Amino acid sequence: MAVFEAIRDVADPSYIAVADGGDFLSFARVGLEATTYLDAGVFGCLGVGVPFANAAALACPNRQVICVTGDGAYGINAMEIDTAVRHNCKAVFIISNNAAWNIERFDQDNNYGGRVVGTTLRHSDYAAMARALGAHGERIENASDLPAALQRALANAPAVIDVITSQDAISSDATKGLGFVPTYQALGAWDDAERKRMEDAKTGA
Ligand SMILES: Cc1ncc(C[n+]2csc(CCOP(=O)(O)OP(=O)(O)O)c2C)c(N)n1
Ligand SMILES: [Mg+2]
Repeated sequence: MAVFEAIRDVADPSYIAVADGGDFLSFARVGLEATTYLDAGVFGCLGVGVPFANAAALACPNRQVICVTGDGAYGINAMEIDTAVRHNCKAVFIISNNAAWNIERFDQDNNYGGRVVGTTLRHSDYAAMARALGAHGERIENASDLPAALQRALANAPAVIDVITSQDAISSDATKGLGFVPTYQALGAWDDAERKRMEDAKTGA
């Protein structure tokens, strides 16, 4: 929540917010105060954060753009920081670096008998990666350092703020259970109809 407080205190109220990730997106939905907001949409398609923010920065060069993203989601399109630098997209990317696909870890722990697989990431140094690509990059480990870091990032965008966060903060989406495909659902009926259509086309029926 310290991230959202820093944004509220530092960003211009007209800023454009972009959110991506699992738990962090869930927290962002309640923590961000923004009049323009983009996120992963109803299907929660991770990876949109960096490209959406780049596009927003180019479309609205006179507004601040701040993307808040989980580390897993960030990794999907992290290379687009290179795009941000090449096209001078003045966006700030704030990463919740909890070294996990955390909402999945919580789901597996609770709903699959504590068998947790494939949810571990590293506390990779995304700030160093951003600097290597030519962007401004800072790692933050103390919440009190966030407001000043955000000021520097906005002044030096494109910029990445790599914030070390806890895996123990449980979001409302985590407790709700993740999406699953029920046994009786429309896709099965569509699939059957499509198979029949193709079969009919082959036999000329
Ligand atoms: C493209 C895509 N792949 C997988 C998922 C499933 N998924 C939803 S949330 C999540 C974990 C996200 O991890 P992170 O971005 O680090 O956020 P955290 O939960 O750690 O805050 C995953 C894998 C998805 N929604 N979209
Ligand atoms: Mg994460």
